Amino acid sequence: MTNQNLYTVFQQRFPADPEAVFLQGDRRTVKYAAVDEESGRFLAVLKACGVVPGDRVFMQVEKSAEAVLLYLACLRAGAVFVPLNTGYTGSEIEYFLSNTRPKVFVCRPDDARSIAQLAGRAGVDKVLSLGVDGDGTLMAAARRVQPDRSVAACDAGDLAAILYTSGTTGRSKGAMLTHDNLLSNGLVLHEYWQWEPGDVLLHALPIFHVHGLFVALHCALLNGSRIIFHDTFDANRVLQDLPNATVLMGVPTFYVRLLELDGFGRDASANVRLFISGSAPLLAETFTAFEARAGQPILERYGMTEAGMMTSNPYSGPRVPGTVGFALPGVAARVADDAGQEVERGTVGVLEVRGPNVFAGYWEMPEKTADEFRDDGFFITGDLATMDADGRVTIVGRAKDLVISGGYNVYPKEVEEQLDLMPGVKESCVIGVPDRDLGEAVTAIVVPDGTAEVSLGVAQAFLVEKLAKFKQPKSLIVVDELPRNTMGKVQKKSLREQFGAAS
Ligand code: MLC
Ligand code: AMP
Repeated sequence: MTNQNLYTVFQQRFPADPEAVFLQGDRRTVKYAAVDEESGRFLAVLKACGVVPGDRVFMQVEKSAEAVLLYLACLRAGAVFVPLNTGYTGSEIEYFLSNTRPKVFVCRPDDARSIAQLAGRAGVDKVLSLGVDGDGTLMAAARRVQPDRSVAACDAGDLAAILYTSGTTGRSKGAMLTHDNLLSNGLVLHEYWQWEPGDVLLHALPIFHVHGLFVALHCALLNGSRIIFHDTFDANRVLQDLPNATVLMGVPTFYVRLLELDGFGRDASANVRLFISGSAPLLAETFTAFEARAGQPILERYGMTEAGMMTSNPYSGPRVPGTVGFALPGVAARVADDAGQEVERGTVGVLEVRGPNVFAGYWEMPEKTADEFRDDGFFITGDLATMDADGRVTIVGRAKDLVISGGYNVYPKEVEEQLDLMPGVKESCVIGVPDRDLGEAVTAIVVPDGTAEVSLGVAQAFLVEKLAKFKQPKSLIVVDELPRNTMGKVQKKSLREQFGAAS
């Protein structure tokens, strides 16, 4: 049996040219020829910490070339990589630690002390740090060791990563992704989007979610491509580097912000053959304005942590605004009713998918996993969709109560649970209201109990230690009572209608 470790496939595709660049980062450049050695040093450190195949390795660090090399080292170790949004707070981290119990936690140097305390309480004693300037204990250790040249033998079904995704119940779930989930999806996208020799990817996404970590990095790695690697998204810097790139991947906010720049247009985009958008709905008006300015249409695709990329507009055929295209090769998609029966074409239902891209379940949550699968293996995405006679899919809404702010998912339940604990709050309700920049903005609607002052500032101060910044309300509305139906359920639809004017 050949080794099914994803890294071996990347390795086979490293360009032969010793000068070929892998990452052209903000502070340093990493050549493909150095990837084995540099990730091999991290691999040696991980092994010295006792990491064996199947062990979880947490990473909560700023974006850097080293962070990517650490991800590759985890693949090589056969370890399960668990990237954490840098915005997560101590109380969110505490839960992740107790849930997946990592062998090693790699954190920012400034967080080393607080993470060591949290980790210690969870029985995790190996905490290493990694800074953006080549600092931190992981880097120091890596400099002292000989690179390990091995790649752990893996089966296709072995876990490569766990990505946390919140849920409607308010508790995060760890989505388990196998080497084959990641490889099959990467290969399909590489072909579907017609990656070609000489392609250069402009990467400005975070690397702790599916979009920036897997879709963007894997396509480039499978192509042996150079990646212009920006630590953060800054529309002006992206504009500056566009003439050096051929592919840009972003959330809709990237495109909205590019359109705000006077210098953005055909000249700046002339070298780019593919602008890809996903993670949140791309407004038809953004699509149209972009095509008029850049002279080419954005390609919108649709995905999810649990299932990678599921549908895409075609590379060569028409890209229709407001639609997410067709099921990718190898992915079966259907729009179904509550019982999982396919509905008539053109009718709204919940999108369900099946294929090698679909995850292996939620970490140690068999019941939650079972809830989201049909008996015939289809995964229930929770997105409301229609499919036309040709199979083209349009996402029309969500069956799940979810807000997507700038491409980040926020589950209202999680925010409401915290707001309800705030002094002065009788009850709360969180909705997304349309926002020109972020797509949707988290909005809290609060009923006060009169015992303490309630305002946006007070709420943000109360939540600061509890919830990542992107989950916190951007506005807060005080009301006397929440609208309810006869069953007593809060009518979010009516609140969205009342307070949902675009900002
Ligand atoms: C940052 N903030 C946000 C936010 N991003 N608040 C709400 N929603 C967001 N998305 C906070 C910051 O901490 C900051 O707080 C304040 O809001 C203003 O920040 P900003 O300067 O406007 O934000 P910026 O740093 O420019 O980030 C915006 C962004 C970023 C859109 C560039 O959020 C981003 O990179 N999003 C991509 C998310 C992503 O990769 N999603 C893919 C998930 S995978 P303060 O007070 O500190 O200034 C997936 C599957 C799939 O969904 O299909 O791909
Ligand atoms: P996440 O759980 O962070 O991976 O987010 C996945 C969710 O993002 C999906 O279930 C959709 O609701 C949403 N999403 C991703 N891509 C698109 C898109 N192109 N259009 C509309 N919604 C999208």
